[in-house]
Amino acid sequence: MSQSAAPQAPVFDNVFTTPLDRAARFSFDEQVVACFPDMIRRSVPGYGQVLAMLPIFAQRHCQFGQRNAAGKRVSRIYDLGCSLGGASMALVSEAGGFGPDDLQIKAIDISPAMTDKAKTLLTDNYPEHDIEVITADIREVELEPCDMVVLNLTLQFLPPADRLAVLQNIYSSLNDGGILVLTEKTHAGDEQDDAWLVERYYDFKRSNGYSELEISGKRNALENVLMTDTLPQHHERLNAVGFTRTLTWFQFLNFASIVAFK
Ligand code: GEK
Repeated sequence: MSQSAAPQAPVFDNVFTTPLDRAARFSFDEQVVACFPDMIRRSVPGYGQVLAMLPIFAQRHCQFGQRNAAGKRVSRIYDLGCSLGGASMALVSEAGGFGPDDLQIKAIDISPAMTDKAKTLLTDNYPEHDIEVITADIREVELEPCDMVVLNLTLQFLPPADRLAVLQNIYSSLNDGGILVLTEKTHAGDEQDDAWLVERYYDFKRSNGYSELEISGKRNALENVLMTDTLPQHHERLNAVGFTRTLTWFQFLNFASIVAFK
């Protein structure tokens, strides 16, 4: 893997350090893009651990049944809601042991600010890998046959009524033996458990340097933008589209990751 880009200091997330208009909604704009790696690392418990397992899962589920433009056998993987391509980068990291042209990764995000930066990061750092960054709404893309789909913290941003159809599309595109890795912020069905998890989540954010103003500012901005489901709701929805076997393989406070097997 080539690392030609000069290392840059991470941009600190200070999006919510000043009070926002109460009605301002969170959006994946230039300001968020600039500090995104810092924001996601300090705001999502277990983010790095989930990404670190993706290449290890890929090793077990990639079947090399697709062919690239040169006719070589490859495994196609989708990174849906890719943001800056963190999951795609993890997949091509040394942990997976894949050669540069073993995987054909299609990384899709609706935010042009995200995909513009993701394209630069991926072509600068992984020029010899087959990673295509596409600006599109994952509710509208036609997926090609693939061995793995990563939906890392993205389904939660879709209107609840649109979630089933996206999962149906994913299920249809996966080859037998393929997997979907679905990571989400969740809420607990029990009110008392949920309150405890949410409070400890805010403690986690405080311990990562976020102030009360930042925590409440982001909570307000995410209202009706990020809508969580419970873990049983996720499993039921996955079962409804045809995944007969689903497993919560990771949980950290109110964040969880499920692997769904086709
Ligand atoms: C990571 N997966 O670093 N179609 C495509 N993208 C969408 C849509 C949509 N309909 N709606 C929202 N997004 C990444 C992190 S972030 C999670 C994912 C977070 C995109 C949105 O533009 C944003 O980039 C991403 O989903 C969610 O592993 O910020 O908490």
